[in-house]
Amino acid sequence: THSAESRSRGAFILLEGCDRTGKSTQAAKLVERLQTLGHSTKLWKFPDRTTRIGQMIDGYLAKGEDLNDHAVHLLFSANRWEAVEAMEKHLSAGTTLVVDRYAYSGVAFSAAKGLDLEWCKHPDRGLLRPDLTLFLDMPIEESMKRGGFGEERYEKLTIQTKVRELFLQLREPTWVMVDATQSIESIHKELVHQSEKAITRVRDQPLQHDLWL
Ligand code: DGP
Ligand code: NA
Ligand code: NA
Repeated sequence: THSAESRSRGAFILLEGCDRTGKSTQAAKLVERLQTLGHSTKLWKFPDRTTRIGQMIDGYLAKGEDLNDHAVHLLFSANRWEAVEAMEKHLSAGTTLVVDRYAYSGVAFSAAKGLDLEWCKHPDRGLLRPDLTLFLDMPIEESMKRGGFGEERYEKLTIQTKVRELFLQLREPTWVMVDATQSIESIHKELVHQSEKAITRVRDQPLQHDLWL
């Protein structure tokens, strides 16, 4: 009925993984497919390089500008906090968000540089918690062979290897591990299947604002 529909919310679906594991390709395909299936769906991306904070992050990642490691960590976290109200608004209105990276990347990349893991988690405490985390996993040696690897600051074998280990430490029971060496179509099918289950499961649940609490 209409009243039941107006109460149902969208799902927060997160894609995480190391660099060049196909997250952005899969996120775009997933959004398109969910829309075709009749779910209001929107693509979201972190870092969001379009905001003022995002422009500082882009300067650091892509243009080699130097910044203190702790300060950069807080900028990435602030870039997520500045999106919270808009994300809540979409989710509450019934739109599913397919999010390309989030706080797990935040912690994994900073801790890989040697920052304390617990310190890294702290600024993201209380952010919206994803309803489903799809972790795209593949050997770093394979992702390094993919086009474009090495263009940005963190795209190096030693860093990515540490980042992968840290992701696995941050892994929660609800994560779905996806073999990212499969074909684009097989991965896509698995993501669609998991996402539809999540959309159905959370539609009558309140939003969760308890990341790492
Ligand atoms: P992407 O735009 O998804 O290619 O991400 C850019 C790079 O920044 C990539 O190497 C992953 C890294 N990254 C993403 N989010 C964070 C974060 O919150 N903190 C840190 N330190 N690095 C991040
Ligand atoms: Na990247
Ligand atoms: Na990407």
